[in-house]
Amino acid sequence: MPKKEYNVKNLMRERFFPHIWCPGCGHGIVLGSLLRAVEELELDPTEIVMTSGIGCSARISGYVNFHSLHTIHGRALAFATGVKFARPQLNLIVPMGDGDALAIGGNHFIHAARRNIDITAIVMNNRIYGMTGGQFSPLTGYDKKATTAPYFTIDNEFDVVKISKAAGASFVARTTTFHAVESIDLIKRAISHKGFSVVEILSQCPTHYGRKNKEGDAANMMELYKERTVPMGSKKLEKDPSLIERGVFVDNPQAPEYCEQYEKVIKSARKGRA
Ligand SMILES: Cc1ncc(C[n+]2csc(CCOP(=O)(O)OP(=O)(O)O)c2C)c(N)n1
Ligand code: SF4
Repeated sequence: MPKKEYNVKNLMRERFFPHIWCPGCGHGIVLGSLLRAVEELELDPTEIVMTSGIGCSARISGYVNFHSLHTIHGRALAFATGVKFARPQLNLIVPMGDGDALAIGGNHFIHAARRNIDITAIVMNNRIYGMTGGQFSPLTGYDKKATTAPYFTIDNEFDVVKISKAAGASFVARTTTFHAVESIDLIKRAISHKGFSVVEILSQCPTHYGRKNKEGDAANMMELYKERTVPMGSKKLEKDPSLIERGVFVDNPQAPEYCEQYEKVIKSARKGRA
């Protein structure tokens, strides 16, 4: 890939810096990939609305020079749905932590996917509640440690890709912070896609998940993303099915988009009245 000079400072809200993230947190890498994606797409920042809930991940909405709404935990997609419905021409981008998206926000997540509303959801999956001190989330998985599971967890995890696909998202992808260039490409594709798009980005929390689960520092955790993930359909999966696949799992541009469908309802209602 040719080296590209970026000018993402224009897309950042510098008055909100320094950021709150711990050294080595993966969320800053996600922010970097997101801004580069927006720059490459040459989007007008005044036509982007970012809604976010609460969490270390959700703080991202403060650092972008777009319209932004920092709302309540788990409700970012509900706010985004309202904005998109009122102004369908705007680009809605919703960064969420795994707790925000799939614990408290799980119901909003599956229904936004079911409606196939044109919103880009970025699930920053660090498998833990980072902001509140390392409680386990629905993405932590079985036999892991957390502040609320000092011995081990007994809950099974959701697979973000499978749940998104089953609920009806029309674009679904997964990558990691180690694969920052791949992340730019997937975010670009997700934003360009008309319909509900999900990009899961595995994003390290060295402070809580890494420390409790003995995964080492941030650099080690990113090495693990390199070692433990493979491109979709890799032959390595035959030998080791525990490897995590990266790539685009669903890309269905034909799926009817919710706001467009609603426009049809409005037209029918107007005709009925005439
Ligand atoms: C209604 C409500 N319940 C709980 C909380 C407390 N809370 C704030 S952030 C958070 C979870 C954060 O985890 P996640 O969404 O995975 O993001 P991360 O901080 O790991 O990036 C919780 C439980 C809250 N702010 N509001
Ligand atoms: S607690 Fe974890 S998720 Fe939150 S800023 Fe620190 S490293 Fe990142």
